[in-house]
Amino acid sequence: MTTKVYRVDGMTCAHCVNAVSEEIAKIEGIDTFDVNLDTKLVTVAGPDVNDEEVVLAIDEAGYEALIVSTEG
Ligand SMILES: [Cu+2]
Repeated sequence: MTTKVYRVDGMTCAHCVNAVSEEIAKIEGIDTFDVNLDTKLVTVAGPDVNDEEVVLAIDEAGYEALIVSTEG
């Protein structure tokens, strides 16, 4: 199980959170995720989290993601 945290600037409302969430939900290998509007942090966890896929998904939603930390 890997947990990764990304910083996503530019999310300002629930719409942004939904857009990011929808794209992340499409990625395989992620069991759970959280998109936090207050901290601008996106946390994803799963057996096989691919950085590139997560960054691309967030880019697809219209935002830039920077990896903050990786655990596991
Ligand atoms: Cu918004």
